Amino acid sequence: MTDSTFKSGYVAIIGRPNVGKSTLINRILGQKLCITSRRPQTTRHRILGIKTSEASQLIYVDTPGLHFDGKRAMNRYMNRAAASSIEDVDVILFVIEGLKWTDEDAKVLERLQSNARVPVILVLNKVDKLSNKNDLLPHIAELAKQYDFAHVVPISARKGVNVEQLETEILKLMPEGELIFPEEQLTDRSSRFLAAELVREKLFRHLGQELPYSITVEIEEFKQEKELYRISAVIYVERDGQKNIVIGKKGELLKSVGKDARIEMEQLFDCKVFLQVWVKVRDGWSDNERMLKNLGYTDEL
Ligand SMILES: Nc1nc2c(ncn2[C@@H]2O[C@H](COP(=O)(O)OP(=O)(O)OP(=O)(O)O)[C@@H](O)[C@H]2O)c(=O)[nH]1
Ligand SMILES: [Mg+2]
Repeated sequence: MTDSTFKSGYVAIIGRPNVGKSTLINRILGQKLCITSRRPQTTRHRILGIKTSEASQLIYVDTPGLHFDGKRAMNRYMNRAAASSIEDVDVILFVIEGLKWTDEDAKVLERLQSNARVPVILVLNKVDKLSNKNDLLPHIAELAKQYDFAHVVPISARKGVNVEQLETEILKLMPEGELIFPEEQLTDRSSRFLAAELVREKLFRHLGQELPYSITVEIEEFKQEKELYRISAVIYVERDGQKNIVIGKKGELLKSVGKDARIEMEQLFDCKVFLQVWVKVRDGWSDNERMLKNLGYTDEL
């Protein structure tokens, strides 16, 4: 491991919401670490995914999608978490979606143009959705005029297409270095944090369009007892009506959320889990800096 050719460093994954950043990190790690969903703005916190091999340790930084219209304190928090990840990394992956190019993509590119000091790889994700892959070439040529990308790599994070090639290109750009984290470590986040995220993901999945934007999850109890994790989670919404939606008819929705979250927690922690889930109303939390801090939305950098 002390071989002088060992490489290590940080890789930030940035892009507008919903392009597949978290899906990509999970694919690279070969493990579900970050939550994903069809809805934009799923990721709210910066989270590290660490991949260690014989020859390298690459630390991937998943970030909230950069977006430019939200005014609430939580939006500001999310943008700060994303923007600060551009600094202090060795490589940046700028993820976009296939042939789509939106105003938000252009704004992310502007940020890179003014702030990025390290190589940027342009990643065109979701190519599995393209009917004609030949359309990619003119699109790539157009984008390459706007920025001197180190590489342009079309991939499908969901299907795993071309992701190994992407990793090879990343590795070439990495500096030599020692292990930064212990080799078995997967993330910088606690099991408690990951448990809350899994409950939030299941809410995103089960609620679809009915999902209140202002929903968050806090773990009240996280206890290890012999062969079992005893976890108690509270879902915070901002109004009574939202509480009823989350609970669902006869409590069915909340039950499904709890069951799905528990199954994935058991996989992630490799241990039996006893999970209880409650719903509480806490008015105005998403636009209140103090409440945000209490709920774990603190700047980590
Ligand atoms: N067809 C297809 N869908 C994908 C691919 N990668 C991601 N998706 C889907 O795109 C949606 C968004 O994925 P996420 O990984 O949550 O996107 P994100 O960029 O992390 O989004 P935010 O956290 O909101 O910024 C999910 O429904 C994914 O399943 C892909 O390669 N192909
Ligand atoms: Mg995400």
